Amino acid sequence: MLERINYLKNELNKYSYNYYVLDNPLISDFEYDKLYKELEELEKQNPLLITPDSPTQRVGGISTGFEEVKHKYRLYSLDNTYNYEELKKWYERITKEIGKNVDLVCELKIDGLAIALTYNNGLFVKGATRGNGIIGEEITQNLKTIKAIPLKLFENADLEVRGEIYMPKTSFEKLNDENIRNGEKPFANPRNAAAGSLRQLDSTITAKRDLSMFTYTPIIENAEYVPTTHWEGMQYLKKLGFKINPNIRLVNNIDGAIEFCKEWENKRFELDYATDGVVIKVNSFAYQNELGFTSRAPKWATAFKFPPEEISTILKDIEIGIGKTGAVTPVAVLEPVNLAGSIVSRASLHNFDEIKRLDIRIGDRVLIKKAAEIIPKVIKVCDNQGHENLPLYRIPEFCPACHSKLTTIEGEVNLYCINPYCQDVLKAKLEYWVSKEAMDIDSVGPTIISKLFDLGLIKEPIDFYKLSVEDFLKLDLVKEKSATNMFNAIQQSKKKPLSRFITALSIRHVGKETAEILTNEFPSLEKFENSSFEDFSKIDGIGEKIAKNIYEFFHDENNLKMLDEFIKLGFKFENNSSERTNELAGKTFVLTGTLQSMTRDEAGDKIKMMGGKTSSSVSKKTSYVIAGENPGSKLDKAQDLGVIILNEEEFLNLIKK
Ligand code: 1X8
Repeated sequence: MLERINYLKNELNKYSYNYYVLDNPLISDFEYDKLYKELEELEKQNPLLITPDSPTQRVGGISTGFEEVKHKYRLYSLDNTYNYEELKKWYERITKEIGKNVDLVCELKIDGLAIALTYNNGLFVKGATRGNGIIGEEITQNLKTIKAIPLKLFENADLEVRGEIYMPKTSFEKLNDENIRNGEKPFANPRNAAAGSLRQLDSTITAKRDLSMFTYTPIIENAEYVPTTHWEGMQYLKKLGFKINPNIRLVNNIDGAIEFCKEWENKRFELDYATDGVVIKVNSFAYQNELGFTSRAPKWATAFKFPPEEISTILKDIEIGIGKTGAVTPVAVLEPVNLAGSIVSRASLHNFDEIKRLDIRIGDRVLIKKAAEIIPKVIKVCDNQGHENLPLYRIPEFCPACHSKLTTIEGEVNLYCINPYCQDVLKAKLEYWVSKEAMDIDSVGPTIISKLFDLGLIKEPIDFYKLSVEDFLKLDLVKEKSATNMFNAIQQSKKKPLSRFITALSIRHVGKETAEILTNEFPSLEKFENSSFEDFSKIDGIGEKIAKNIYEFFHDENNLKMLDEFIKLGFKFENNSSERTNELAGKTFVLTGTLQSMTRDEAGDKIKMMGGKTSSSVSKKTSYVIAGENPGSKLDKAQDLGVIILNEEEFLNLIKK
């Protein structure tokens, strides 16, 4: 019995590997299904013999939510380059730092969703979304349904890999056809379809979607073989059973990389998956370590972005949108066109000055452009006959919602509606409060907000927390269950981290990232309230304009009353991670050279977990430079500026305290 089960598992895994990873089917679906059913039946009779790598474990089930997980290794972004000049400059910087020419690996940049997978002893144990690169969401169950992800490797290695989940273009079109037939909304592009499929609480739905994965980053912790270059690492991943993109090339200088980019700029449209550029990496791991990271991206890699796609269409109208800060912005309403794989019917027009400068008029044929993931923009008017006969666009003088006079604010390009009671501004603030970026209360959407607002039940965010279940039941079509859900979701949000709360306040120019920088330095509301303009402006990454806005916000009597009320309503501001401390708050570290006990990255994470910050360059604001073996020019600079220099032992002592 056990023998037969093992035989079936091995056979099925072999067929599935050949089909999904090697793209080389060995048997028919019918034969596969027959073996699969036999295994399923045997396992049903002997549930104790089910192992996590059995193909039957790919079906999943229903979960109640995704847990946040801290990544063991941070998932960095990539710096972008947009032309060959920039690529050459990037390579010059690297060769200057290393002292000689270095080999590069070129790979296609897949337009999907980055994820991290953990394998212990050759078994897939955990998978998570990228999230913000530091914290992601655990989606192991859903990832297990993707056949290109091996449940068990060909060797018993401990490792982490990164890769990109994508949906083939043909599967995306099929799925959309089906959605349209069923009266459901189609996905805008394959990336959104992949994201939507991956974020399913019911993983049996994920299992039905055709998702795949290209693996591109090997982090080997413990294995029979230790690669010393990225190229070797990729070959090893292939050997372990991962699917890697076949379009990968080792070149020995930047000209070779440029050739690869030129080749794929056009050939990429022949592929059945979306790509948006080429990733170029320094091959040698030793050189990668030497080059290190900036605060957001490796210095040893860059993403060459393919030129954005452009298309022309007719500008049918210019609508006016009102944002959470009262900013009034023009939005182009377009004759729908297909741009880079998605239908576009609205586009950004930046601001009114831009409309005037480009002399854009309603009825014009305009050129629109889309860089990946960014809202398309109108770039210019095409040379079209009849332009001169169209009426000039008139910049609005009054708010379309409340009809109060629009004003300009010094130093800002936008026009603003400064009426504090303007319905559209209030609604935009409320919508932002629940948004993914802010408090992330996803059961309460714009329609509900609009209804609650119109019934006079909410005017400002604090009102959310005064609503009862009965209040929600006053809305038509809302039943007991969803009313309770919304009520609970709002109550739960009182425990969100302070950075989300600060983001949600809609302070001008204080978005998610700024809020995170701020709460690192000022981990409580009292700290915000007791800090001076200088305290804010001396933080790296906080300019004078932002510092002024924050200072003014936290020293406005009405705002202070409101913050007090939030606390009285039970706001707690739990930190994302219980491990986070603040011993190193206010300290900026620069790391140089190789450490023995950890990588620079891990040291950086440790510093951040203790409330400190890291920077890639030494300045007067640097508190400490940590110098490992073979430190670079940063050590000289630290000596010049008189910055405190710590060796590894001293650093370890500091973080032990
Ligand atoms: C992102 C991506 C990388 C690769 C391919 N596609 C991506 N979207 C690759 O390395 N081949 S690397 C990467 C990142 O480091 N953020």
